[in-house]
Amino acid sequence: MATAVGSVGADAGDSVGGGAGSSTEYERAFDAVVAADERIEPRDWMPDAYRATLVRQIAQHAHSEIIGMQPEANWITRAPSLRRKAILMAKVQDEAGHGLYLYSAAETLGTGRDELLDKLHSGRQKYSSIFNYPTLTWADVGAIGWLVDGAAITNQVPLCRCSYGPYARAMVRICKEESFHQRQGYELLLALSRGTPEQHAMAQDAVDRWWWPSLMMFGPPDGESQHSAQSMAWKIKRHSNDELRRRFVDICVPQAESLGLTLPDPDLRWNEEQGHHDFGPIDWTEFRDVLKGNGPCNEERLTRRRHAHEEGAWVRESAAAYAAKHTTGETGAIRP
Ligand code: BYC
Repeated sequence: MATAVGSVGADAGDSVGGGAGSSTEYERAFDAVVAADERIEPRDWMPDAYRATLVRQIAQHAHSEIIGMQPEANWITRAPSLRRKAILMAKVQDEAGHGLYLYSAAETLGTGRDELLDKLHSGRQKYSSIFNYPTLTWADVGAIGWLVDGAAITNQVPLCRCSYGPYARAMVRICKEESFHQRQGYELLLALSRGTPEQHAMAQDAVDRWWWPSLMMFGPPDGESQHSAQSMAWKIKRHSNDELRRRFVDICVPQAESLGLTLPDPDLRWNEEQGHHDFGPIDWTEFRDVLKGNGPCNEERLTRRRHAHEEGAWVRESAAAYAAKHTTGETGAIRP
């Protein structure tokens, strides 16, 4: 949409079409693109606050993907069969790929990966609350796939229609992969649920522990969501936190029945009038505590991430040296 909205390189006082004008014209052009449900592209003019909101959300999303590798990777060496191990490795690698797409999307907004990682490592940017809970048994891998990836899909499918082009396009691919992740979690839990009484109990215990934190993934209730109204006006978000949470609950109830597992909420029941399920109160004190850094695994996750970053320094340096050789014409190829 660069031609419609003006380019990033233009001075704020330049007009959209090149004649005399003001930044208001840029704003009008931006608003028109958003109203027409078209996409804003990296070279288009955009309000500073729109750019900052996108960087905040995309960075948090990218950080969640790479931190999210940890709880699952914890089980790769202990997967109960070669098949399960291969599936889990593929899934964890997918999460790394999602991180890459998302850091690249943030780069199109002028914010580099180094800066974002620095903010993650110093605690200045967040990642999803859900990854501050431990994976205690093999069934947790199934519960993460079914519930955490299920919540992620519910939240992320509407993001495929986000007004910012690079983020929307990254989400299309991510959602396809998340669907596979969700299915593998469901299938894993089904196998356990239909297994021995001990396996069934293990699956139920995992669902009991992951259910409520999964509902928290959608963010605070609408009345306390500071960014939702503006993000929805800009069509970054298409639905409110509570709308998506309710949609997720509606999806999960029949799936839990098919799995032969119970959702740990005595207040969960169909509301005929609303056409949705009612559910019990969420412990928002726990949510706020986890966000403040006091969840069961906050410290462990960040420490591990910082170590991984330090241990990977030589890879980044080698890649940079190789790229520099390429730009000077040296390929670095080994000749006989
Ligand atoms: N955890 O005004 P609100 C995945 C923060 S990856 C932590 O409603 P917004 C997966 C929020 O950032 C899952 N923080 O915010 C990966 C804000 O604080 P700041 C990640 C949360 O942005 C690997 C404050 O609370 N998915 O699924 O309008 C393996 C107020 O909230 C959380 C995404 O990132 C939370 N749960 O809405 C498997 C999706 N909730 O920034 C799976 C993209 C809220 O002002 N993100 N906060 O300091 C979004 O859709 C939105 O950012 C949210 C929050 C719905 C999460």
